[in-house]
Amino acid sequence: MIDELKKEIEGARRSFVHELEHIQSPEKLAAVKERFLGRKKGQVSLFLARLKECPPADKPAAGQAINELKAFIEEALAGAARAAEAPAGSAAEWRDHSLPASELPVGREHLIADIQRRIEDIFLQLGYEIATGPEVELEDYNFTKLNIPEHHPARDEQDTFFLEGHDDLVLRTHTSPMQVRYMLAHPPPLKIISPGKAFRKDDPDATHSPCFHQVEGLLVDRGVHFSHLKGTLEAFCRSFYGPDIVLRFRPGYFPFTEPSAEVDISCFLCAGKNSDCRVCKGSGWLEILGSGMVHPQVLRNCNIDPEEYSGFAFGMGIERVAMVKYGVPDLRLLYENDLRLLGQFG
Ligand code: 2NL
Repeated sequence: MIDELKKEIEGARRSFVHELEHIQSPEKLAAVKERFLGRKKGQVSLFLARLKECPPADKPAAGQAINELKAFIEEALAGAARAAEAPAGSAAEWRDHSLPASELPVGREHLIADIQRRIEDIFLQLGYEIATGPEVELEDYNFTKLNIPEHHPARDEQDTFFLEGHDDLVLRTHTSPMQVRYMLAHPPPLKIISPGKAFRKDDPDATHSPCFHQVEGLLVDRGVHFSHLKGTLEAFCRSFYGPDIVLRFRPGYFPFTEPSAEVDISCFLCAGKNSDCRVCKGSGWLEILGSGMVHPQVLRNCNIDPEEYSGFAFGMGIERVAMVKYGVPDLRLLYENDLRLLGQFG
């Protein structure tokens, strides 16, 4: 009640300041004075009348807030009246430069950029480098070098954008081709993440978009094995989702990793204890990552000897992370630039 009233009082103060800034004549000034200080229907009187409804404990604070508003308005009006008496009656004289400035809305990073940066920060702390590159890619890097052969269904024109007149180019369908570029340019050991946009010819719905965002990671060195992958993803998930998170690895399939694993985390809201949980729908697990040991053929394609080196890789969709972590029900909401939605995430 008191919080609500205080909010309304602050709202009234702001609209008063706004109106006062736009006054251009003595008549307008009188009208504003009446609207805010009028004896019966003035805003201050209306607030005072509501004191009756206040619980006794809140009355002193409410009364004080209303009185402060009244004093603020009286002082500002007196200043405006003095300004009005200034010589040369141009509109500018009605500006009272002693008034507080109206507040400018402060923006923030988009939720997608914010999540991407937080993921990057965690991997930077683990010693990874960030590798970014082109969104228009060689078909060879996007598919062939990643062990996705010519007639693999993932290359289907149905789900890939080709570039007219350039049949060796595609909009990358994942950020992996940047990791191929990195391996071709740097001998191991290497430790990178590749964040950025990826494109698939999907019809938009609650969980699909023709442009989405990904973070992929890659580590190649001598003697790298599956437990390094597990430890790394566990460190990441505990840092990003919470210290008590447990991981579950399920067998999966990607052409570029062998073996491959889908990774679930224990539900960060209910930890599997609530059969009606709105986050995990009662299953206790959330599917959030794909991963595996880099396929020896992919290493060979990138001039790395799989007899000498091994590596792990993983990938996650940022929109999916946003939906899971912040309960965004439809990823299209993330692209509508509605500040009422985007302003909600701390
Ligand atoms: C997912 C799964 C994955 C990779 C991405 C990768 C990259 C190279 C070599 C081998 Cl260069 N693997 N990336 C590996 C496994 C899974 O992403 O669900 N992404 C949204």
